[in-house]
Amino acid sequence: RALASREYGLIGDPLVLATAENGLDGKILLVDDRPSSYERLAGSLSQYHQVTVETDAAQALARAAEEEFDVAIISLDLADADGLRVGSQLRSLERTRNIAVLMLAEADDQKRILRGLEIGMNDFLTRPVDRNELLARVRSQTRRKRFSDKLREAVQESMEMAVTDALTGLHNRRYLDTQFTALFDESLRRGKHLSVLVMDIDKFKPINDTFGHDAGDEVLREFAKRIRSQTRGIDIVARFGGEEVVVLVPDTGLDIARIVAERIRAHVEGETFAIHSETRRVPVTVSIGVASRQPGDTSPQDMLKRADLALYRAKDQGRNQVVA
Ligand code: GH3
Ligand code: MG
Ligand code: MG
Ligand code: MG
Repeated sequence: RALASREYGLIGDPLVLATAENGLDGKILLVDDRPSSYERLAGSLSQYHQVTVETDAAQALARAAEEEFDVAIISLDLADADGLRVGSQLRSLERTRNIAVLMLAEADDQKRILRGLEIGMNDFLTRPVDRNELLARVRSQTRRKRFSDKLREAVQESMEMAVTDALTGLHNRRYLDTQFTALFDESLRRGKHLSVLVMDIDKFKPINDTFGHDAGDEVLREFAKRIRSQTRGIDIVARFGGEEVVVLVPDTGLDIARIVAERIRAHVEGETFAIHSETRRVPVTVSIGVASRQPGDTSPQDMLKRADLALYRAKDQGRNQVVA
């Protein structure tokens, strides 16, 4: 540690922190077409980082879209391309927009450096590049990039949790409400079909009472899986309450919706459900009420009411059936 500190003349061993052991070794994309320049830079960087050199702008962009780089160092003096453009292209593509970009410029190129910072480049280095400064700036950008990646993941995860039912992994009721309103309005505006399936496991309470609440949970998870296996990606599948699931089927009228519902019903009945970690199996059936948007409907509630009534009739007529 002391050696490293003395060797690079930096306070507090910052470079020692930038080693593979603690995950701060960055993946660096160096876009530079002068061999004397990139050989020296890559040489310095490769002690702590994984460096890829690209001398061609188009190839660099393609590479950046394929691999997950932390930092791109882009020369503003490329012979065949405008380095600032390369930087802003990285910023504009979904796959590459989070890469930290360091501009590599002549010291007297202030105007373009300022322009670059203005359009979202993170930092810059001026030639001749000081080795310690290079490592310090790259390390700082790598750390910043990793931190913002973590932050973004955390935000993403909590956003997903807010619309997901924890037990089944299906969407939750809150999500259903917002999607139903949006889909209903859209189908009204464009005169498109929209159907809803309301389903409820038959005699679920006895399963809980006989085999325990955990077994009931296992059934609910498998129930959710089977419904999803019979629906499309654009269908919204949400846990409405205890053992009740609602499926929104966009662009679909009553006849097709009834077929979808029947397919789900048959798929639930078709094979017994494993419980107690697959040591036992129980038969499960489901009743399904189906409704489609009709002229005169003013809100999702109108559709839900009809689907609920249909479900009630399915239960009343003996369960394990679809009523539309
Ligand atoms: P029906 O055919 O009329 O629908 O009969 P049922 O027994 O399914 O109807 P009921 O609504 O009386 O029972 C639903 C049961 O679902 C009661 C409740 O304890 C159980 N339940 C609700 N949520 C959960 C859950 O998250 N896990 C488990 N294991 N059981 C749940
Ligand atoms: Mg019930
Ligand atoms: Mg039930
Ligand atoms: Mg119920």
